[in-house]
Amino acid sequence: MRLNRHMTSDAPVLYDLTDAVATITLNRPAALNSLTTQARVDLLAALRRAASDEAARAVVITGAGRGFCVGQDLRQHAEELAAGGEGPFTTVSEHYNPIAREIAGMPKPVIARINGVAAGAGLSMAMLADFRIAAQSASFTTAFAGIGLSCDTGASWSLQRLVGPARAREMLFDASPITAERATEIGLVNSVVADDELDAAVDALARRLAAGPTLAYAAMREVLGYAATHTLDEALDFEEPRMHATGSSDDHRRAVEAFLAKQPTFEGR
Ligand code: T3D
Repeated sequence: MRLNRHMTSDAPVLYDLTDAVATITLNRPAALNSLTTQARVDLLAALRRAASDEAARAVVITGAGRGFCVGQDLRQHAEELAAGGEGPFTTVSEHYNPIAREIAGMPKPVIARINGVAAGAGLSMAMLADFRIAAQSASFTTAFAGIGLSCDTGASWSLQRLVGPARAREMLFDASPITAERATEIGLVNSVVADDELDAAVDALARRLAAGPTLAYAAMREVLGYAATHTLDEALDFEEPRMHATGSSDDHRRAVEAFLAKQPTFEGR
């Protein structure tokens, strides 16, 4: 099982590359993988490593233990608030925004493997992935309202795009957790699987994506992100050079040849 390989280290964030899949594991299970300053720094570094690692053609973000990620570590946060100073007020600009941009701008597919509760910035990060595969026992809460905060890590952008404006308001204003089943019903996650089937489901998807047209996936991420905030006319202009670029790739040429030979294959270039 993929996760066991990571559990030997007590670093707050683990990075594993196996079979072209980079797995980033948040590793503070006793606190449901809440994010301390060190964890946020290490997470950003791991995301940057995955982005620039040419051997990595798909990225999985997950959590160790029974949680996915519950956002800001509130113990450390409370200490910083009590100490006064700028600490808590630079977290968004120094940590969460760069983390959100790194996930959103990842030039390869990203899967959130949601093994347990996802809350606050943890949920926000998952919402920026291309795919969210949840274990049946996972639950979801924006959490921000519960501690008197608005929202961060792109939740204002992603949540309403996934579940629609009415449900986004419901989920932000009311931080009551929802089940994995409900999350699928409203489009927050792609699929829910039995807890003991999560590894197999995520591995199968990650391997399939890692064997796919990496350059085309990167361009798909770009055009979808762009089109979300532009007109059809602008989207058409934005698509054109990316079709040209992917159409000039070895992957495309070989895939067409392989299609005609009835044997598709991609190498990511
Ligand atoms: O400055 C800034 O920019 C702030 C930025 C903030 C970004 C954010 O992410 S804000 C949102 C922060 N997160 C939360 O508010 C979530 C708080 N947690 C919860 O509401 C609940 O724990 C859950 C609903 C997520 C799960 O509930 P449950 O019953 O499954 O677990 P639990 O018993 O509450 O928690 C288990 C342990 O994890 C517990 O520790 P203990 O008592 O066993 O030693 C709990 O304290 C710890 N834990 C849970 N969430 C956090 C946490 N520890 C630190 N920080 C947490 N966020």
